Amino acid sequence: MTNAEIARKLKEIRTLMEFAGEPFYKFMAYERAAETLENAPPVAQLLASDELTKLPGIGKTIAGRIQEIVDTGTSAYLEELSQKYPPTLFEVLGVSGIGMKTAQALFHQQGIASLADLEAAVEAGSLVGVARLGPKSLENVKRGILAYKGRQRRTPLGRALPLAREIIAYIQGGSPAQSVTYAGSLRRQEPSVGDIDIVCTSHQADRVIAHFVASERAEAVLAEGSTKASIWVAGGLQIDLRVLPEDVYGNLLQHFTGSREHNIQLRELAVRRDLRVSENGILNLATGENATCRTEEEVYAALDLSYIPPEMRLGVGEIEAAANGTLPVPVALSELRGDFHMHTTASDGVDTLEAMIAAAAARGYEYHAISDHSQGRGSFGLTPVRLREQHAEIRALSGRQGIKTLCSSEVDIRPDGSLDFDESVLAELDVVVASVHSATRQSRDEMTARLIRACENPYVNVIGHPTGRSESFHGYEFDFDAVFSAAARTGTALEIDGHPSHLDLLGSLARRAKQLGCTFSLDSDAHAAGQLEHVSYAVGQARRAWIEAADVLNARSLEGVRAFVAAKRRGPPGAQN
Ligand code: DGT
Ligand code: CA
Ligand code: CA
Repeated sequence: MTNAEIARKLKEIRTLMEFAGEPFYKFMAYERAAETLENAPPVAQLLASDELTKLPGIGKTIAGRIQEIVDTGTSAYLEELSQKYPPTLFEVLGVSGIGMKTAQALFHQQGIASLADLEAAVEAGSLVGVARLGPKSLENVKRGILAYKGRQRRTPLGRALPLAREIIAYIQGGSPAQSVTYAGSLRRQEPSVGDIDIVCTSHQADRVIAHFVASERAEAVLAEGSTKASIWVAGGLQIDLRVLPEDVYGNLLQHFTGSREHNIQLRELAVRRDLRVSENGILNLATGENATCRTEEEVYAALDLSYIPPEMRLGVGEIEAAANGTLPVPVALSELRGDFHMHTTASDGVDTLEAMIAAAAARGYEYHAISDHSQGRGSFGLTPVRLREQHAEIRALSGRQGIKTLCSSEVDIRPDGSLDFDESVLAELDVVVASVHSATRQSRDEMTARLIRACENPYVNVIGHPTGRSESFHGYEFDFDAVFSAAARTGTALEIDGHPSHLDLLGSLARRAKQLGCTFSLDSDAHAAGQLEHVSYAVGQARRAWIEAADVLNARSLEGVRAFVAAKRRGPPGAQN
């Protein structure tokens, strides 16, 4: 068990003790002990060296409970409290607008012990008067319930990011804000976020906060303090804002970017050097001196670590790598020289070939591929005849705007793993993306064999959106390791599709593919000129997976891409005999 997990149990005890009416000094002892543990060396180590009770705030009783939690996963005392007070009480206590006293009154007078109970009572109008709840505080409770449920539901990255940018522009436009940026899971490019965290520096926090909560976007103001505020926007998303002075900007941004796991590990490393890391600076516990950092680079440097990009802050080994200088430099958007996956009005895109070429050129790409759907997609798929007509148009336009347009296709992988075009048609293409769109619920064995057969096809260069995941579908069932290994062995790139409704491969799977030696193609899958920028989401997932430019096909020169394609068509040396 980690210190954080044990600390969480202690905090549960603390809350239930307060709920049970235990005296302040008793339950606060648990809170202090939990905080101490969060900043202490691993508990197992402390127990082994008999040093647990030497920590501040950890006496005999609490040390005993910690030992018990380590041994059994829980504590008899916590179990006893949980018998009286169900775990769903934490839902009620998590609703802003309901304090401890109110929760106690609701529980004892009306038997309200869960969010569902609370909602039902609000609906029934039976709360007025209970625990002195007036109409105004009842409104607060209603908003608190909304916010609580919003936190349970996550918002896709592709919806949260544009909203965060809009709010940041609004803050910058109308208040004395200095640096303003988004932090939290959004900055780490998590595929979905629980809420949006914005950090800001200013010497006039009150004015920034007043402007923030006055936003037209704010359906409700959930909290408004002197350095922080939270609003609730339509569609069920909370936005948290923190405002601090410029000199702690690095500390602030680092702290609120998380992840929690990363920060906990960072604090554990710091404690071993007698330092305490927080949003307010780096405190030297020996001298009492607090060092503030204007940049995140300074924060990491103060801990003798190389800079860790936000997308890699997951607590999965990045701190060790940064300490011993082996953290890879993840691929950056600016390193991409092209995009292999985009559609035009010839299939299901909304912009013409000319418009897509112009948009790709405007991004500064060296090349891009037009990959409209193949005939198997029905009415909007291209037949070989229409595909060849498109080639003629592409050849006439390619190079005119300083960008090379490649002939491609997003060819359907049929249920048996064969492709939707004959080899004679495929051989005319510069590069081939192959994707599964039909029979997506095949058995695991069938889908594995299907994808491996596609990788083994000498004309397939990129497997499009490899797992088929979307906001509404968990993706195809197949043996990831078997397919990723086949892709690596055959010289077939795996796509990281940046279309916000796809985001496929996700960072965790892409990391596995990278470990198995795969090459990647980071694409927009744009269906409109304005969607080419979606490639940035693909880059985000690639960075989460520690993927470097050398692993990315479209970070190579056009010659490099042609060599990749030619090598596969030629086959392994000796294969022709
Ligand atoms: P989310 O919102 O669920 O998608 O995930 P995050 O990571 O954005 O979490 P959030 O919004 O609760 O907090 C933002 C960051 O602030 C989090 O990644 C780390 C930091 N943070 C907030 N509260 C705590 C805390 O109690 N302990 C630690 N270590 N860090 C915290
Ligand atoms: Ca967040
Ligand atoms: Ca937050």
